[in-house]
Amino acid sequence: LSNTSLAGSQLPLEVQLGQKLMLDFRYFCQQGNSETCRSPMTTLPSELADVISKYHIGGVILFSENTQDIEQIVNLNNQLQSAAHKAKHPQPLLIAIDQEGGRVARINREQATSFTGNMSIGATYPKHDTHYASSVATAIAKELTSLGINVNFAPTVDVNMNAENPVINVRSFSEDPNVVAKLGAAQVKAFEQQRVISALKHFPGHGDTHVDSHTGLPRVEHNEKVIWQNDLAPFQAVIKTNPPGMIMTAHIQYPALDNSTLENKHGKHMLKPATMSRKIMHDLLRDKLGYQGVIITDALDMAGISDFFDANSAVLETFKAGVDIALMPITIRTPSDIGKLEKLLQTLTKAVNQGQLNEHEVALSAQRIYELKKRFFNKKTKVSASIARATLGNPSHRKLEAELALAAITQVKNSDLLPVDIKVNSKVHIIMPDQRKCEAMRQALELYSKAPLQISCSSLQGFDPKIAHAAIKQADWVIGAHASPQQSAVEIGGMEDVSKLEEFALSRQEQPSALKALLKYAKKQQKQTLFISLRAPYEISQFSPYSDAVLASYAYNIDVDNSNRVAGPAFTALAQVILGQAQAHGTLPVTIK
Ligand code: NAG
Repeated sequence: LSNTSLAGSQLPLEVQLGQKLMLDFRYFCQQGNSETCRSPMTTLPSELADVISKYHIGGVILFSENTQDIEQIVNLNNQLQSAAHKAKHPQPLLIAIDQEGGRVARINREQATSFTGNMSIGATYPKHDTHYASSVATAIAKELTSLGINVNFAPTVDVNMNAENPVINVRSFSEDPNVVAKLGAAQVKAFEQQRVISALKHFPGHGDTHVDSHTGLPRVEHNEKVIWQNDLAPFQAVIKTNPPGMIMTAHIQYPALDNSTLENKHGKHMLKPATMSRKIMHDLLRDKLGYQGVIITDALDMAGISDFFDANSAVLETFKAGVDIALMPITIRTPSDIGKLEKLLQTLTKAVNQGQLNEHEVALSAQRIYELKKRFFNKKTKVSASIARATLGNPSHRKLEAELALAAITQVKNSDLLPVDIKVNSKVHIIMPDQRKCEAMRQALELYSKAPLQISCSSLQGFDPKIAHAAIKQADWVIGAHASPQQSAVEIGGMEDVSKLEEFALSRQEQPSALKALLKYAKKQQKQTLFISLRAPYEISQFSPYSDAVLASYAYNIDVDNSNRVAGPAFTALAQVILGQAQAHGTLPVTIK
């Protein structure tokens, strides 16, 4: 920021309002229908560059569609910053992404190091204390900064208290709020030391929901005592020790925190979701918890909000509640969508002029955003592809990724199966959620086995029980894993693909029972069986009766190398433990009933 630029609160109102918006530009089509437009935006078209500079947009969030390769990401981010720089009152742009590690990572494994995720880090605690939380966040942050991405929507500090939680699951470190607080604080510190703004999410907590806020509006019925002891505890602790640059809200109703209602677009009065609650955002987060940083909404295109509010009133309500930035308030896909942005800004300006939105509060909010940028950004926002190339997925990051995957592997049960005693040409049958994971497990076993193995594999996607039975009959031992039927829009890249999710869920729904039947069959045939849990390990109790041994990896990352071989840190770590090349030292971060 140059010394001559105006401080946030002195900027004209329309600039302040523009700074309070963060847009996504996943797709862009020069013409045509915005609903059907599916051209990934990988370089900045002049129309969008103009949107950024003309309306003084404060930030942009990138999705996987915007991140094809290193050179392209670097160029795009440079274009985005130079568009922001051309504004009348230039402010550097917040460029954000979800690079949580694990299942939610928008830059794919071929480019960035993706790691095995928060629950795998939780499994290394207390043995490794905060080592992996910090070192992983440092590596992620180095990769992001080198690309010109300056905000990471991480860490998730939701305390996963609900085995049926469809959206948080392995994105949570642990069911223990103290552990979540400790690991979360270490990550905030590490991200921000590398000059990446960290966003704690999802305030006041998304850990005890069985509804996904992408598809509905969850309600948490905890009383205040439980809320303070569990949901809020990590936020409170991290705000105290390592206040993050940002906190992201949750689209969840919390009647014990706010039981007031507001009228929705269907003319019905409903409990305020946290995102729109002044009691939660202002009285609790600002006043009681003393948070002085920037509050950003969760994505406003999620069903938890968009089912009940039109875009303009959603933004107005969140600003009235005391939120600083509206994330993805409207979608711009074609030049004709730009009118939506103009309407939104008009609505907000009118609200200020008519006193619905407090002018002084808007100025203070713009000042907060201004100060955040000033604290984190130096004058130079341009990045170079050569530095990014040397940083992304570099050997030391890949090594860390492999170490974490191994340190997390948890042995939950072992009745004399592990490590497997390999004889020459031992026959193994693997059951995996899909063909790629079959191949990954096969390659990892071959890599670590001292003697040649005969491996066959059934993929649970479109599998034939007869063929699987025949293979099991032939085998000496059987390894089985399934895809979790719980999958959320956020894992597949956001609301865009919700329909894809439903399609997919059908086949996934059947996987646990199909696998159970196969393991039962294997036991009947007197085979030794190993069950591997690839996600939150709650499922283990269902499979344990049919398994001689049980391992948890909390992740199933797949890697594709240059010669098109698949492997991956989680499968590599599993193979080492199965074959006795390494020991499982992880501990379960959640209780299994
Ligand atoms: C939402 C995610 C949030 C992410 C944001 C932006 C949940 C509850 N919300 O879908 O974590 O940062 O999109 O992509 O998962």
